[in-house]
Amino acid sequence: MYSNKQPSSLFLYDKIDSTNLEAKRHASAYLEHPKVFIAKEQTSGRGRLNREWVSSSKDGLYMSILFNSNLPSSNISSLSLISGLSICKSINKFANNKALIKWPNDIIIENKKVCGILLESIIYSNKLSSIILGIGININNKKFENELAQKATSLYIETHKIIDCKNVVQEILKNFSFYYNRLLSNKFGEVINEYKNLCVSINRNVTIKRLDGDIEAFSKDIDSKGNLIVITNDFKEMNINSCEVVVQGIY
Ligand code: BT5
Repeated sequence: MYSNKQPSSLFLYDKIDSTNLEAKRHASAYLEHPKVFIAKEQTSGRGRLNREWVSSSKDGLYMSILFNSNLPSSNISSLSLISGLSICKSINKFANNKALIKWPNDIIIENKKVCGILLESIIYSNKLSSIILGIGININNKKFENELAQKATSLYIETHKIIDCKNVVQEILKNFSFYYNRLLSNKFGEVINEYKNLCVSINRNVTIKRLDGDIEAFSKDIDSKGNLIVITNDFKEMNINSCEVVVQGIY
């Protein structure tokens, strides 16, 4: 189970296909302590829906935390939100508090993406799963090419300071452990308020991307389970838990 009181094993790679894939290769129902995988470069970094995560530059942080959890699988949305919150707070320590969260857990600065999170789970039984928290952060990148030129940013671009990735990793491990333990002790209600204070997806015009077509809506709030509450243009209220949500004006 995840706790910063227990030792985590750290695995470092110069180059790997994907730290999330490597974490999956190490996953087991018998894992006792968290394992952390960090690569300087990924050849097959992935985001949600198998989208590419550009990871060829050694200026980024590519990291996955693997741990076993007995949270029910219905808590995956809460886990997704506490991941976003703990990583946003970690980034803010190095970004002059300019980082915000786009629901559920993209981290943005000045409307551009600085960090993406890929949360995956392997379910062994109702009560036990391995969680893989994959985190990609643009740290010392000086610029981005092609499609990313318009929508990505890095801590360096925002602060003009070279940042040591080790310090960012330490901050993430500390903050994630803190918020994960809040979740375990049923304090998610309090955490939600902190999350909302950093979230840019509330009170905005949004587009819900669904397989059966886009829905235009206005986002009203986040409920106690971490779902985004929206009012569609034909005045229906919907609680969104897993769809892609595009916020107007953000990359
Ligand atoms: C994500 O997916 O944002 C989750 C990314 C997770 C990456 C980490 S790195 C360590 C671990 N190992 C992995 O293989 N993955 C995890 P999604 O919401 O689907 O966003 C993907 C989209 O973000 C792409 O389609 C691009 O538009 C954009 N993107 C790709 N690379 C980027 C980058 N380096 N910086 C900013 N945006 C990027």
